[in-house]
Amino acid sequence: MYLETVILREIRLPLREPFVISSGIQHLRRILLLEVHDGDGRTGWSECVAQEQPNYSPETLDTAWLALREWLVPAIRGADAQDPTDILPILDAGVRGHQMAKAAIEMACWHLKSLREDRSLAATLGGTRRRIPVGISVGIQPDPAALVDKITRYREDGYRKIKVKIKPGADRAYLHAVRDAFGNELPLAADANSAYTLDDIELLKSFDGFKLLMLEQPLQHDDLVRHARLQEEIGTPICLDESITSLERAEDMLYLSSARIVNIKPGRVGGMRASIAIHDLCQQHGVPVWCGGMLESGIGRAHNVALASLPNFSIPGDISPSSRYWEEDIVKPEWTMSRDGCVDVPVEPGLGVEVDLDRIENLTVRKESI
Ligand code: OSB
Ligand code: MG
Repeated sequence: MYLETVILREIRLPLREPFVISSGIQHLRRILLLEVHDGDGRTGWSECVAQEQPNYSPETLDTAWLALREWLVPAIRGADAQDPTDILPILDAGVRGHQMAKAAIEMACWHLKSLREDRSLAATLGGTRRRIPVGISVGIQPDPAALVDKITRYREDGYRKIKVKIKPGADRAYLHAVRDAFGNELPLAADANSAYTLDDIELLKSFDGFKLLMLEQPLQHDDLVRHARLQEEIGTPICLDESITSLERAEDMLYLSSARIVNIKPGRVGGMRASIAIHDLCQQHGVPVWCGGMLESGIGRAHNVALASLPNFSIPGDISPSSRYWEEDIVKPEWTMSRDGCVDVPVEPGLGVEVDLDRIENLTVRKESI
């Protein structure tokens, strides 16, 4: 895959409402966009999901920028990648970690490939489904009543799954209020973003009474062994997010029985090759997967929607429509959700949405061409 130019840029998009999780709060999304030009007039786009602060992953937007400029783009330059599937092994050979930065190059190359083959990104990845059921990830609210109010609205919007962020001190009372208001039929999950330890085991056991679809990443961000111990003790299926950073970690998870569900975010695992491999592995083991989100703009969302069209993404993904996050997105048309809580997988070649370059230029605060 010949790449003539790689352009890194940072844009800043204010979130419509602050997003609070156990490990931090975000008001504004600083976003690293990648643009790759193939010399034949085609442009591949991707979005690096690394955030401003290292409170979800050790990576940040600034470390990703450094890694891309200093090591990753140069590594691609010196190698002979024939296909996007060749890219992650090349990058992994010389650079440890930095999976979000690696994913950004890899995913832009998948976009290029789909354009070259005149197919949708979803078809290029092997996707089969035409509509993806959507869930919403709800940040920690000031009190349980505020959470119930939010969820009332989200149910009217059509969301198929409600995921509530929790942390010690903002867990039982919140989940109790939600079950009280909406009953046990509401498809409800909780995401702790690593806020608990095994010392909290009695509390975590008590969550079984809430009949959650899953408890996402209760323990440390890179842990598998303690999650396996916890999964033995609780009835609620554990879903791992932060801990699954590669295909090998997913294999370890299955070997150790650390969880029963996997949240796949392509950025976290080094891109689409690893995401597809994890999807396939989980499918062989009867483990359902779903596509997580990182408050992406419309470009990252296009990649997530395409990935989520693979058959074993059988649980609604955190793929909310553009208006959930932004006053105005950077793609046209913006991402929307149907009344019955689904997003359509585009069938047009490439991302299926147009990148709004004028708007992106206006939002750009930093740009570097390599
Ligand atoms: O843990 O899934 C998470 C956002 C930022 C960092 C971590 C997570 C999240 C979300 C947001 O839950 C999901 C979305 O993009 O709507
Ligand atoms: Mg999560």
